[in-house]
Amino acid sequence: MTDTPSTEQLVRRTLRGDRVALARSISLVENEAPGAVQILDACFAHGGEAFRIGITGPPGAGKSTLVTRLALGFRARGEMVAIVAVDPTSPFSGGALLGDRVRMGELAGDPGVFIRSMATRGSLGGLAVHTAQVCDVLDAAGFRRILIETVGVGQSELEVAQTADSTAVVLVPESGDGVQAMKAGLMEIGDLFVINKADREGAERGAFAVRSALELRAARSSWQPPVLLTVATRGDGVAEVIERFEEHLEFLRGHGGLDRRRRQRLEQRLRDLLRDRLWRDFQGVLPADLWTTTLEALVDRRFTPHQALARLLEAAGVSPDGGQHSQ
Ligand SMILES: Nc1nc2c(ncn2[C@@H]2O[C@H](COP(=O)(O)OP(=O)(O)O)[C@@H](O)[C@H]2O)c(=O)[nH]1
Ligand SMILES: [Mg+2]
Repeated sequence: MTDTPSTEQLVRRTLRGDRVALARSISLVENEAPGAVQILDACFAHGGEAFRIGITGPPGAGKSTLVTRLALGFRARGEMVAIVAVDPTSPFSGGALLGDRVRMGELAGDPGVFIRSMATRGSLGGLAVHTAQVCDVLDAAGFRRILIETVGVGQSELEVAQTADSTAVVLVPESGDGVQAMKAGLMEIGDLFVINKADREGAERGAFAVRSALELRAARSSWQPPVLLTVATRGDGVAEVIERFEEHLEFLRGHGGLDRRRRQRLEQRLRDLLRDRLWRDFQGVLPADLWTTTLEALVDRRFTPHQALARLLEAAGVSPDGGQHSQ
């Protein structure tokens, strides 16, 4: 039993950057295990320094390859780098980044790099919350650049991307053709756009199409997202991506945008936590089966949604008149 550290010891080691402790803390947080809240509280108090960088885009665009290159680039600048992969199709953890094993090996042996694949099970909002929490732990452990890889396809992935301070959308040359039809969300969240696989035909044309589409995007600030070309497999253009990220960080700091983004993020997290908690408490006080029978009545159209709500609230002892929709 003596080799199982107390949560306090675990926290202390995690904050020192001890890798074994760090991995264990992250697992506890991901599993919402006992001790997770204590770990998160301690980490939150010691964090806030890390620059969280989102790398998102369609599957196969080269995100993992680019992330690997970016990590090497940040290491060369002396930064501690963490990689959080939320992409279930190409987990980093197995070390099986196709065609790039040597380079990944280089990263894996580096004490200034920590790589973690997120478990993608669980609820929709849960993934974003867990990603943000894992980033908090890495932040507190001293990683100043945290690269978060997500597939930019679904709503939950876009939510994950929104846990970053700055986000690059990674596309390929052919993406330019469909850029008008592209999911609005993907075009909206990019602070940087990367046309990867620029060794293929049509990269310039693709970049032009993306630039044109961006001109139509409502300007939210004076930051004009750059559109960059890379060949991630060779590392071409990667230095400029890093420079632009750093530039964007400076921009966010200078214009108060960083505080605003972080405030929004924290507000969202607080709301998620509260909603989660209230929901659980509410379920706890509902008489058994009432949820199911009410739902059935609703499906059979014996109740309207508001009548169903009133029945649930009444059973839980909450005044139904307190809501906004009281008639
Ligand atoms: N030709 C070319 N292939 C690339 C480039 N970047 C990545 N790839 C390849 O594209 C495939 C998908 O890369 P990966 O990084 O796993 O993409 P992800 O799904 O977006 O993470 C792999 O076979 C990479 O070697 C590039 O710049 N040019
Ligand atoms: Mg990937």
